[in-house]
Amino acid sequence: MLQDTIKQKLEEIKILKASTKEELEKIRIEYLGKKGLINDLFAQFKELPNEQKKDVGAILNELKNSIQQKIESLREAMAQKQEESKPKEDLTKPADLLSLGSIHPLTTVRKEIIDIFSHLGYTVAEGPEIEDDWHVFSALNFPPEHPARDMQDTFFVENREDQNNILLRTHTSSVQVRTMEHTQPPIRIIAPGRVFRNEAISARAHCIFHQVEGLYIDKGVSFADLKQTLLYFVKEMFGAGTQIRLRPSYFPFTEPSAEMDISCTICGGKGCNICKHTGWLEILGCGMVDPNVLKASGIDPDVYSGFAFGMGVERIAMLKYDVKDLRQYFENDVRFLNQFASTI
Ligand code: 2NL
Repeated sequence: MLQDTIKQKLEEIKILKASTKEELEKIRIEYLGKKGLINDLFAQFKELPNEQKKDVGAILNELKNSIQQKIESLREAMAQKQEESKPKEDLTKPADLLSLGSIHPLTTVRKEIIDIFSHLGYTVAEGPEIEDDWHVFSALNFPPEHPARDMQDTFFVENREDQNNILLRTHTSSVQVRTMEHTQPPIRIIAPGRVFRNEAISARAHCIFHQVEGLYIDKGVSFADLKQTLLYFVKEMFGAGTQIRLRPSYFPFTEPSAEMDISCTICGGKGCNICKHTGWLEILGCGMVDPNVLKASGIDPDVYSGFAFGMGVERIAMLKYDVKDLRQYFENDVRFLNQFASTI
């Protein structure tokens, strides 16, 4: 009898077991598949006389629901078992290293220079990168035919009829000229910033680079003050054992002028490849501010005197970090930048 078969199946499915997906699928097909038991029973059910249909229909539906629930619970049990058998997270494992971004070496060196001079009472001055001829050349005692004013060396933005052409600053002295124009001494400033020169790019030259210039003007400022200030700077920057030497030089804006060398940071003065066996490395230019420069900016050279200096940030960073090619500062190659990065 159909009813007995259904009751027997209801008991049978209670003890169904499946340990793999394949076994479970086999069960599903056996009971719920197109040619499976449920469809077969429904076909037999259709043939029953009407008076039996009510009772048999009820238990047949019960069987169908039960088998669906059974398969679902077997599936859940299997998923849970699989989850439990996964290897547990090792809670004693050290955390992954977190890599931090890096400070660009030029930024680090500029900050170090600023910090050292701020201990001597210097403040930072800033000004425009697009300048006029007056603040870059004329006020700094450059004669009208000086080669630096040439198209070859300077990027011009606009030619003016009054000769006060608009150009990209070739040094940050223009910032100091602007300070002298609106401030009476004592003046003690440093001017860090980007400068531009029309040069072919190579390992040693770039058309954009960074400078820090310094200016100190007061009554009675002497060359001895310049020398001691720069000696202090060098000892802070490169170590207490570093020595300096000054060689006479020429700049239109200083008189007398000098170039300063430090004892080689690599060999300590014995002679090596870096210092080309001289024991010395050139790091900056300096001098006493030319009286014409003071006068041009409205400072009386009979009352005041001062010194100034200028250095290239790229050059100092090259010596500090042993960078061999200037172009590496601007290419943003992560292999270069990662050398300055840290992890926590
Ligand atoms: C160098 C040389 C130098 C100055 C910059 C300066 C500024 C004013 C007046 C006088 Cl407002 N001088 N600056 C002086 C001497 C040298 O730079 O080789 N720089 C990379």
